Amino acid sequence: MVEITKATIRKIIDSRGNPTVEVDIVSNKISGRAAAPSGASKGTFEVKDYPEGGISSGIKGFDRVARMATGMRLSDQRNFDSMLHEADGTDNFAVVGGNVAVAASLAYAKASAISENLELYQSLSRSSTVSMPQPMGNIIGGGKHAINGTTMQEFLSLSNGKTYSDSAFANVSVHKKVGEMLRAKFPQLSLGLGDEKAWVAPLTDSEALEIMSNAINSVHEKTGVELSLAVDLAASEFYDNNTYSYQDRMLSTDEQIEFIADLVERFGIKSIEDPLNESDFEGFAKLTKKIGSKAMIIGDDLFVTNKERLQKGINAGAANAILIKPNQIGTLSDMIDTVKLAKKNNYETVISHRSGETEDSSIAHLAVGLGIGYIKTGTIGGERTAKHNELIRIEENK
Ligand code: 2PG
Ligand code: MG
Repeated sequence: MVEITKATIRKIIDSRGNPTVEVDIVSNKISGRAAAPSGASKGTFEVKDYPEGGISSGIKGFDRVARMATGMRLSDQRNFDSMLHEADGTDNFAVVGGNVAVAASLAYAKASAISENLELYQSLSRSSTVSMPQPMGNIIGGGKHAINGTTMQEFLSLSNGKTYSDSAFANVSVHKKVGEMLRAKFPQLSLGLGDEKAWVAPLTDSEALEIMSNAINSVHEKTGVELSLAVDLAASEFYDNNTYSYQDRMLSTDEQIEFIADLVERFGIKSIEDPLNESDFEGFAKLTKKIGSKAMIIGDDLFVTNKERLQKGINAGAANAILIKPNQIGTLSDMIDTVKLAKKNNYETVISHRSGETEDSSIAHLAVGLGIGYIKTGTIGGERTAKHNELIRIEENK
């Protein structure tokens, strides 16, 4: 029987230079380690990342979790995650903090896998055949992730190569190609990268879509890899008072639905995340009815990886895909329940990084171990390539 002998927490630096937490779950010589990412365009209905008082209160409060964890057995994820809920006592991790909980939950999962001599993805899948996700790589960015970028938050390249490695490299080529195109378009300008290492430039959304479309075609011609366009509008960030405010126009909900449907036609967009406000199940249902057969309509802020919100969406016919972010819900077990519900109802699953990231590559293992169809992360940047490179290693070993 392998028991936890120690659980520790520390403050580390994330990719934005902000503090975040990292947890070690130790059992004699075995140790599992995981760190929490953090969002900038957070959904209102996510669990609370830290208790009142912020990260330092979260770290102080961990003492209690560590005491409760010590002596617990490894390889019983549900039991460990129930302990986290018990230590918290609220329904949104307001006391322990969702980021503290998720780091502990994932560190426990890693320690358990190590104790059985397995990789994390193997211990989650318990199967000899696993499949790789398709990567969605962020190429041009704006919204809350950049200063003076596009209104829509992310323009991504969705890659379906023969291997994961081919797909990830094809997305890198799109990133490079867009860089060249932007340098040609703005010869006098210093170009930059946003939080997720996507290009930031003074572009309208339609200009960004044009550039993406051309870059994707050019890389497809060169590499033969099947590529398509994806977007994350993070629409709650520019929605207020029944109005979606773009640089150049204001749209009502119905107009927004028409606008999105038109973009899908014009640019052959294959995946659209958060095209409407995070509470608008009805609008999502309308849009899904209209274009759901042509594109994935992903709920991120709409569902926040929460099983009850997903069930509400299923009942309403809202969206046909869900974004999965472990720290939106706080524990691996809760996340797994949401993934299962999505699959049972034929919703596509997309696991995702956050805009503030660390070198932690757990989501790569969760994608493969749980048979998640897609992974959304940055295309370049160490905290993003950590996920791709881990997937390349997994692909080699699987
Ligand atoms: C999103 C995410 C990740 P954030 O909206 O999908 O790209 O952003 O982590 O800032 O919530
Ligand atoms: Mg999103």
